[in-house]
Parts: sequence; structure tokens; C-alpha cells
Amino acid sequence: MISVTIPAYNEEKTIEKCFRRVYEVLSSKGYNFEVFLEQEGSCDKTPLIIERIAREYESVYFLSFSERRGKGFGIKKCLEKAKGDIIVLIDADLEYPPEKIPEMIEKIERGEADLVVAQRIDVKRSLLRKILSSFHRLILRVLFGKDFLDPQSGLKAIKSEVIEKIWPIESEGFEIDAEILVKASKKGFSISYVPVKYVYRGSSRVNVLRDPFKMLLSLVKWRLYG
Ligand SMILES: Nc1nc2c(ncn2[C@@H]2O[C@H](COP(=O)(O)OP(=O)(O)O)[C@@H](O)[C@H]2O)c(=O)[nH]1
Ligand SMILES: [Mg+2]
Repeated sequence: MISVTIPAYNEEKTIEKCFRRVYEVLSSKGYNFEVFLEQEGSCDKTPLIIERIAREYESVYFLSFSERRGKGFGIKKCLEKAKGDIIVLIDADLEYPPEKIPEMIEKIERGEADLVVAQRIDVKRSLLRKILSSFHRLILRVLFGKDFLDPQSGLKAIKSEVIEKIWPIESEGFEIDAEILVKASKKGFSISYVPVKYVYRGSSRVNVLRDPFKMLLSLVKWRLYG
């Protein structure tokens, strides 16, 4: 069983397309799967769309909260309910191709990794985002002695055992991606990467002043206190 979690904030333009592509690719491979569509505080049609989709499909659930708390909060709410042996996290904005998911799942099924990260290649982003993400990767290497090739990637497949062993996850915001990698790696789980073509949509909700600072503080805290 595969559990897919799709956290969203104001994603009315892409959430349905993203869901349909996830659904198509997993159905076509014959997987037994469930999907969690989650949103908080969206002021567009995202809440209505996810509710409608969940009514339409079996094993598709929606989680909706009125106040925005963050991507990490959303993912954790889905993880609390997920029953799968493998958990897939994918952003709702279609920057990552859902068609890559089976290859990632198969790597885990073949025992080649406990956690598979979609590594973005040829990334077209603003210079500031590029600098920030290189800096983030460098800090991770300095603090944890390991090079996580794409720590902020929004597409991952994770053995559920990994989540059980690193639970409770504390991050409410974008720090959740690094938290999962750092804590999984500290517990000795293996991480592997598959290259993906990333389509930058230019509509990031990352606040380039506040979020990198929060991420840095979290990294220092995990280094000091585990
Ligand atoms: N649940 C939830 N999801 C969020 C929030 N902020 C962003 N997201 C979702 O998290 C994913 C990644 O966010 P995005 O802004 O695209 O970040 P980036 O791609 O890393 O620049 C997307 O699916 C967003 O809709 C939030 O506050 N709550
Ligand atoms: Mg994005």
C-alpha cells in the first residue's frame, strides 16, 4: 500500500491536475494506494476542489484547516492518517513530475534505499534562491557531515518505518524536508536519489527572509539536541 500526501496552499491552478497525474500513474501500475489532499488557509478554490475530488474517489481523503500553519504541519496531519508501507510526499504545484513516483517506489521495494529523493537537475530559479539553497546544503554538510544532494526537494518516497522511527516530527514549515532527511540519516536509514526534470513555476511561498533563518535555527537545534 502506498500513501501519497499532497500539501497545498492556494493551489487552485494545479492541485487537480497534480492529483489526476498521481492517480493515473499509480493506477496504471496497479498499485494499491490512498491519497491525502491537504490545505490550510487557502483563499482561493483549493478547499472546494480537494473536497470535491475526495467525494469523487474512493481512498482519496481531504484535510482542510482554516488557518495557514505551514507545509510541515500539513504533511504531519496526513502522516498521522497514512496507512501505507511507503509514503510519497509531493508538492501540489506540479514543479515535480508525478510520473517519476513508480521508479522511486520500486527502488524502495527492491531494497536499494529506505528513502528516495527526487533530485532536481538543471534547475532554473532566481539567483537568490540558488544561493540560499547552496548555502543550506553547505550548512547541512558542515553540521551533519553528509552531502544531501537536494535537501529541499518536494518529491520523496519514504518507507513508513522511517517515519515511525523519526516520529514525532517537529517542523511546521518548510524545515520539514531537511528534518526528515537529517533524522532518517542519523537513524542509519539509507537515502538514494533519482534525477528529475523540475519545472520552476515562479510562485514559491517560501519567504526568502524569514524561512532560511528558521531553517538555519532548526538545523542548529537538531545538531545540538538530536
Ligand atoms: N499545507 C500547506 N502547504 C503549503 C504551505 N505553504 C506552501 N505549501 C505547499 O507546499 C508545497 C511547496 O511550496 P512552494 O511554495 O511551492 O515551495 P518551493 O517549491 O519549495 O519554493 C506546495 O505544494 C505548496 O502549495 C502551507 O502553509 N501549508
Ligand atoms: Mg513549489
